[in-house]
Amino acid sequence: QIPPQQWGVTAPISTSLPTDEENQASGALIEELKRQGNYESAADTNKRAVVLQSLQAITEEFVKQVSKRKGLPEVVVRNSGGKIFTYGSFRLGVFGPGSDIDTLVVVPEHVTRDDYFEQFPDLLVKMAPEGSIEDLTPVVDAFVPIIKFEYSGISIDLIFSTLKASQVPRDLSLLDEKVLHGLDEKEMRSLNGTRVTDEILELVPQKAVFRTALRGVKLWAQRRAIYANIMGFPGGVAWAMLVARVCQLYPKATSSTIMSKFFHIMKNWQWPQPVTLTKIDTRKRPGPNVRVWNPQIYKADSFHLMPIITPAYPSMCATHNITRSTMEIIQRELKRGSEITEQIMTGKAPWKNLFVKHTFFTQGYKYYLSVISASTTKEAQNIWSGLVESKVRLLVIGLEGHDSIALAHPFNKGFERTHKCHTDEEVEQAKSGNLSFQVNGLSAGAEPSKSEATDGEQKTEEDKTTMVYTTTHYIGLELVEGAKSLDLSWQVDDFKRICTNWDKHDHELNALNVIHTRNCDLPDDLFGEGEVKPSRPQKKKS
Ligand code: 3AT
Ligand code: MN
Ligand code: MN
Repeated sequence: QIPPQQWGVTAPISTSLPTDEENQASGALIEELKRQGNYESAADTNKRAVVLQSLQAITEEFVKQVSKRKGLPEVVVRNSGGKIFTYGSFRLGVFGPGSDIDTLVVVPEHVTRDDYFEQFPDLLVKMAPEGSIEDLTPVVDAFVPIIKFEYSGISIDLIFSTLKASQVPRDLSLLDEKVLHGLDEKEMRSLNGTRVTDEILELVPQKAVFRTALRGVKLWAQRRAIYANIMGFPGGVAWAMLVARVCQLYPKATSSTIMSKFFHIMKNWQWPQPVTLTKIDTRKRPGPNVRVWNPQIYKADSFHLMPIITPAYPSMCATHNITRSTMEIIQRELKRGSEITEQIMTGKAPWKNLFVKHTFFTQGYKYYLSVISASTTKEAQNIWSGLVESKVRLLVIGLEGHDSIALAHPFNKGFERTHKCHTDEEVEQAKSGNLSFQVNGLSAGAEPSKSEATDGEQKTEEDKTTMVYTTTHYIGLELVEGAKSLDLSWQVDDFKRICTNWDKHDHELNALNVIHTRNCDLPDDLFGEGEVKPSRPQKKKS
């Protein structure tokens, strides 16, 4: 007897075909995802294809121009090629109406990163239809250098890598490990996104089933506020790998079954046993600052609480940011998800119950910490709030070590507010959480509000206005039983020191405050329609 094909590192748990009930539940899942606005229209998806064709043409022209300018022979110029790849939600096929297209430009070795930043933006504007390119922002010194822009209203994240090859043909595959030979760290990182997504897709038995289940899991994780790598939760790639692993264990199952098995398996997973989609290749070290995840060799790797390991060489941990608290929150949510999907699969509940919004502010905690970063210009705040956001996790870890704190739960997104102040006193108050001078509606997370107000100080004879831009991160505190003192000054000061030690920190421009906030004192703008803010406890009547 031939054993069933094995996907991944173990034999499957079940190779059963779906039952009628399971197929019906999958249909209902897709219906619910549609109702929730998870799919984009065919017309909009066609627009994406047109934009990608254009980016491919521009890439080829870019390579040609650089080759020509460098005096290469005509035949080399003609055959240099150049190719774009995608990664992220678009490549996985789980994008929605608001998704960007994460795109990678791959060019032959004689085209450099400097050429890319110097010439690609101009060529892009020249070759794209007039007026179709907006908000063009090259970020040269990022961890992964990137050019961001909107093309016909679609956000594009365009990264870049050269290969050690004189030609980049249209049929090049990045799955071949040979493409990494001789590359520096930045180039390797740029290729990594596409290599990981392509590998994930290769390693699942049924792509369509995987995609529907992943859409469901991502929507659930977003609604429950446990989606955000930077805040210590899994990000898109990590959630994709978890769903992919469950697909491997049930290679013939339908998406509704994958979703319910996802909760069941992940709820019971024996962490820190890693989740892997394929055998980890630990043969060699790819470069001085790049290494393959290996807790036997690297001490830091052995501290990862919920390791989820990327399949493409060099394998890395996608969840090194998870802390003791965020792990606890994730596990509570997995348990909730498993109970609800069990009801759904037995016809006792609808899918929409799974996607109910979190209750972080309405029924979350009695005590919160508000971490408020502030600046007096929008541009400075974009940078400063990013730095502070990337450190909030360290405050969480500090709080976890406090005797009175059982759990420190960071909300997964920051809240941006704009304030118009008339005196130095008002500026100080706005920076430390007073909302009396707030002028905007609230915007949470990804989309920074474009401010209509002018930045900086405008002084007329009798009027002085200073705009203050704040971003607030909320951390819910669960205290240990019988906790009395809640002096967090040591942890808070340590966190502030880490942030203000940043070399670009400017005392004039940037501020950072951490304040205690009772649930009944949370700002009104955190509560959506129909949500009730916790009320002040009533004094006992005698
Ligand atoms: P959307 O549908 O776009 O919301 P997504 O999964 O495509 O979901 P992103 O576009 O934010 O999410 O990210 C795509 C990939 O880009 C995920 C990760 O490999 C990489 N990435 C995103 N942000 C960063 C970052 N700050 N640093 C390094 N890599 C990042
Ligand atoms: Mn994306
Ligand atoms: Mn992106």
